[in-house]
Amino acid sequence: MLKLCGFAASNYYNKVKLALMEKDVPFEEVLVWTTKPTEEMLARSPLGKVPFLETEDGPLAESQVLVNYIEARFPEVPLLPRDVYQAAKVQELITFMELHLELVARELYGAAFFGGTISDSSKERVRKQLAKNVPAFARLAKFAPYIAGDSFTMADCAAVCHLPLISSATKKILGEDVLAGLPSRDYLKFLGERATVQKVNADRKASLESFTSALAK
Ligand SMILES: N[C@@H](CCC(=O)N[C@@H](CS)C(=O)NCC(=O)O)C(=O)O
Repeated sequence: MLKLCGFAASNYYNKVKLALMEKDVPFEEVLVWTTKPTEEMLARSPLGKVPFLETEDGPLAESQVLVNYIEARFPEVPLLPRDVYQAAKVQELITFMELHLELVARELYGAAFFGGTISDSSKERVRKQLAKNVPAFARLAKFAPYIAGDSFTMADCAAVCHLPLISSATKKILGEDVLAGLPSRDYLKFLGERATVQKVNADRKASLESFTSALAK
């Protein structure tokens, strides 16, 4: 059975978990913290990041690699359109969300969620990058009603895990939710009606407390 390794407070872990649940693929969750990566962990996830996946053939790291592997191996419930171009558009949207929004906003997370600090110059750099990247993302995101159009895709697995963090971190640290001009609140409410999303969110909340205390160690 596939083993999903990481912790449920991680948005990247939750993206993969949601994809597995939506596809009804059996899997086991293995709790792995990232605070002190062991040699054994680095052998499975070279940067000591989560999630990583243990398969019958060996380990895999990087969440989108995991999702694409799961999609190829379990095609019965598809999370990509059949049309090759439309499938690439979904991947494009995920890349925009992760590389140009989440990874940029991530610099704020320490100060926003874990009592860290951030310099004014870093804040300004993040603000400037997001001012450019959010409108670019808005050109691609459909919210109609799903993020990539009329059906649920792996881009929704990413969006439902990343967008709330981006909104909340930017609101706390930059004083404005950079996604406020997009219909992301209604979208998240709509996706929150899914049992899979409810389960991921409930597990995330439960995990957050242990995550914060693990960080303090
Ligand atoms: N690009 C990676 C990002 C994963 C990532 O940043 N995971 C965070 C938790 S949300 C992590 O492991 N952080 C610990 C670290 O960077 O040492 C992926 O898609 O899997």
